[in-house]
Amino acid sequence: MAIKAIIFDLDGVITDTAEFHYQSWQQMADEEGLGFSRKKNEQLRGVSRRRSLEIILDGEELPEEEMQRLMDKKNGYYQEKLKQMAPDDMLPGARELVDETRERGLKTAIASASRNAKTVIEALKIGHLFDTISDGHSVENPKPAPDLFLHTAEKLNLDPEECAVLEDAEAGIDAALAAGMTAVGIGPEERVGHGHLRFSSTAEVELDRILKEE
Ligand code: B16
Ligand code: MG
Repeated sequence: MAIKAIIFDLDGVITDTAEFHYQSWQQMADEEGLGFSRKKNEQLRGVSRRRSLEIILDGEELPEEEMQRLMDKKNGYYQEKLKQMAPDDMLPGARELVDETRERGLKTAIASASRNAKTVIEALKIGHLFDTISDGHSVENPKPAPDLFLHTAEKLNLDPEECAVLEDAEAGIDAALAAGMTAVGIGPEERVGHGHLRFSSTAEVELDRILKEE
């Protein structure tokens, strides 16, 4: 089946909010006396807020109220940092790739695990470039479950096989494969090499190669 849409992940594909996420988790962890480091942060790429906290807690179980407090604290720091974001904070090549996708008559979508995706998209002023946007509020089961991508295909009125997903996270590639879509990794082999295709960065993506995958 021919590919008719490109579904873009947000953090790590369109823009790099990962550093803000890291700094916010680190600040929360330091204040709360929880062990955390840049190395551990690598495990949080593309993973939901709750799952991120579970990884930081490393098996330690906390009452729901306390989980919520820690997530809210981190999110407060993160939202404060997002206020600095501006349209030129897109990753190199991202704007050109979205434009090219649209010029070639393909549909475009964003499917992000983030509940702050709307704020990021507004700061970048790119909302009008996408036919539909799904975020951390759209479905219950986060990546690696296929739900977010399936929901996005449904909103585009397309079959999963007609969609290709660009993802920088291991969990995102797992989700795209589980959804039955063409999974395109952005990043190193050890992280996203299990997709159908891989490019080292957004700037390297060749649309022609993705469309040939059908
Ligand atoms: P929030 P993506 C993901 O965005 C981030 O990569 C991940 O680090 C973050 O924990 C997750 O969103 C949830 O974000 O706390 O803002 O809801 O890569 O799926 O665009
Ligand atoms: Mg990502």
